[in-house]
Amino acid sequence: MPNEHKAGFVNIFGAPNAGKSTLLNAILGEQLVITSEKVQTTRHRILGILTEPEYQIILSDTPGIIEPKYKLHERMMLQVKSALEDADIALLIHDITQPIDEFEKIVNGLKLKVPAIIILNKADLLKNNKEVEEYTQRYKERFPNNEILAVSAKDKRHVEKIIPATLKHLPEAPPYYPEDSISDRPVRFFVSELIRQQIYELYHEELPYHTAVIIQSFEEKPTLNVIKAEIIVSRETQKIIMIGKGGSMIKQLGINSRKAIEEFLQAKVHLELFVKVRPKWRDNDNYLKEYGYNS
Ligand SMILES: Nc1nc2c(ncn2[C@@H]2O[C@H](COP(=O)(O)OP(=O)(O)OP(=O)(O)O)[C@@H](O)[C@H]2O)c(=O)[nH]1
Ligand SMILES: [Mg+2]
Repeated sequence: MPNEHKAGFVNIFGAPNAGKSTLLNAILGEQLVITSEKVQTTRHRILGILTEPEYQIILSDTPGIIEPKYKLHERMMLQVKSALEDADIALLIHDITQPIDEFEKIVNGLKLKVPAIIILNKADLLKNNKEVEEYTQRYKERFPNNEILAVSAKDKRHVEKIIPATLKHLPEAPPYYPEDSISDRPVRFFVSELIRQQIYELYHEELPYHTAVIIQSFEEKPTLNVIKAEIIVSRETQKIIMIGKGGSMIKQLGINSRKAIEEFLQAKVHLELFVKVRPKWRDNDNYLKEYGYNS
């Protein structure tokens, strides 16, 4: 390996809904992690690995930074903490339409010790380039030591500027992961996330926040993948809503999820969903552990 090869951890931080997961997908050029209009979609730290002959950038998506209300939230913030500990570079992402003071508060709270690039996302929501320039200027005055890029992760506009900006700070190192690795998470994890994404899209208000999805079994047959998944909710009433009249909602969820999983796996899928009530699971150490919220 020539010694000029660069490799390192480039971890994404920001408020809920800033577009962290959309940005990770845009940089990777594929739909790896789930996104939604709702806040608190991402609950884990998830790696997305970009390998080129000259470098390996290991991106981390992280949960949006919040004040924890449940043990689940505490676990989510531990995922952020772990990403803070091993970051070589931080991508600090902010929704450009949101107040600069809120962003500054988050940045100060992180107490970063590594180079950080500020990504002003959702630039497409501003009126024109002039406005984007004006907003960017304000951040440059407030954060004079950071490179600042205005992008649209959704439209993939100016996202291509992020890699060259990170390469300036990336340490010389051999690759950490084999060149064909895309993530640190197994297929099962992404399958459960795709079901969770469909829950976020189909159900309203609080319900998605009370759900966890566990893959019970995943059988790969020559022509078909047979997947059984459990959806955990906190209350009996939520189970009733989840299932819907005559099973109509859970049926729709099954159809939507199957399509998303088939697209992801590029293979036919038979999906079975079961709903289980686990009271207060979001505050229960054993359930959290069982559902993969370990640390
Ligand atoms: N208009 C616009 N919307 C965007 C852009 N990037 C992301 N979004 C939208 O913002 C919402 C949140 O995006 P996510 O990527 O899920 O945000 P996140 O920061 O990962 O959110 P959490 O995981 O909840 O912390 C989604 O509806 C995205 O489609 C953008 O550049 N422009
Ligand atoms: Mg996210």
